[in-house]
Amino acid sequence: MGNTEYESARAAYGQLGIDTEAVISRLASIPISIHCWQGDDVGGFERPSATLNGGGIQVTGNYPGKARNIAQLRADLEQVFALVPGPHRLNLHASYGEFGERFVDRDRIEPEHYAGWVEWAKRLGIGIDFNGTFFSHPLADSGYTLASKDEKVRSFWIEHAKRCRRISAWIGEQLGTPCILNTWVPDGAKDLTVDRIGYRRILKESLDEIFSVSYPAEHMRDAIETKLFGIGSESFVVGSHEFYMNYAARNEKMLCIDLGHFHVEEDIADKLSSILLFQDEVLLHVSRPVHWDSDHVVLFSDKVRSVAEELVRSGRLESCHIGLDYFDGSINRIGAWATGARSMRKALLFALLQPHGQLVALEAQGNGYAKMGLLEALHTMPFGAVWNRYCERFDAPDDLAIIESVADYEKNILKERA
Ligand code: RNT
Ligand code: ZN
Repeated sequence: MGNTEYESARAAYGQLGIDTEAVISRLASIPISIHCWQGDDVGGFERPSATLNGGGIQVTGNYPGKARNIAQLRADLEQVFALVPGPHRLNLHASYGEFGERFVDRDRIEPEHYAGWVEWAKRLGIGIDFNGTFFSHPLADSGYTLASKDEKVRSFWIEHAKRCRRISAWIGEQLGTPCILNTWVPDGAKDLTVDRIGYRRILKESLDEIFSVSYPAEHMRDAIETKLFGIGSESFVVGSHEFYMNYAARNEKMLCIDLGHFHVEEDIADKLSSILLFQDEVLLHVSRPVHWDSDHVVLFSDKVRSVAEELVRSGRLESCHIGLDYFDGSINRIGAWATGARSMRKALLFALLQPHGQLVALEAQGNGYAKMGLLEALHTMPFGAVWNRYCERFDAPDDLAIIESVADYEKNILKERA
């Protein structure tokens, strides 16, 4: 990119009192946790050619080149990291452990199964976040896990959750950065449920038991993910938004807000200030909802921008954890992966390049028109030139060059996997 393009953008933002260099440096200090599961359609590596099965989430598409083993997934992740201007973390699901030849069930997982990921992360200088895997398993087929009325099923998943916490603490200690453990369970029902309070009581009791052990916050922190409905849980989701909001507030747990887990018309960005007034941190699962919890690739869309703006405007950007959660198997997975992560970064950059103090002052003065005018003017500012400069800082391609990089990787690496 021409230097003059950036210099004139810098001057234009400078006139609004925005220092683009400071903004670029700030963005360069915010990590985004990149999910491992876009690379293989949420299959995991517990068995050869494992596939996502149940749990109210679905991946569509059969584009060639999906990662079939951990080595391929790591190679793909490294490619994504190169295409996304960082810094990165890895968001790992329990089902992506290195289990060797022998099948290791979810209630038997140990830190050693994740030692390879920790070594890899050390080599790349990144942190790891973790997730229990409460789906794609025969003991989740009834639709209930931690809220199951079957004691055998319930205790199996409690054991899984406890082990995930221990593993997370170990990972965080190894890497010297807290591992954020997200717990999401698919529990719910497709149709009429009469004992809603019964299932919710069981989930509450399971969580109490799981969280009865405490770990140092510098090693691991717990997040719990709310949801409205899923495929097969259209009428009842045990871990609803209200359930977890109350549970998190009472028990000092972090909420995980997934952009795809609400009605499409709901304003997710608006929720953040209410949560952040009562909680120190929040975990985001950034996704792009299309009609239902569709887990579409994140784009530089209004909703994503609004969420980024709330993180910045609340003054809490640095204490929030940004994770990604989308999976699309219908297009080149590397391109999808990188585009989603870049779009989240782009939204943060857009949010940081705003004269926040001036906007707040205009609003307080009751000058609604000037506030609106200024916000509107930001849309045609030379934002792209600052984004390109940010990409350059990480040696990442710009928005056009990435298309070719993705095509090259497909031709040279992914095609071989057919
Ligand atoms: C499902 C949740 C959950 C999963 C991942 C794979 O609705 O969003 O976060 O998408 O754990
Ligand atoms: Zn999610």
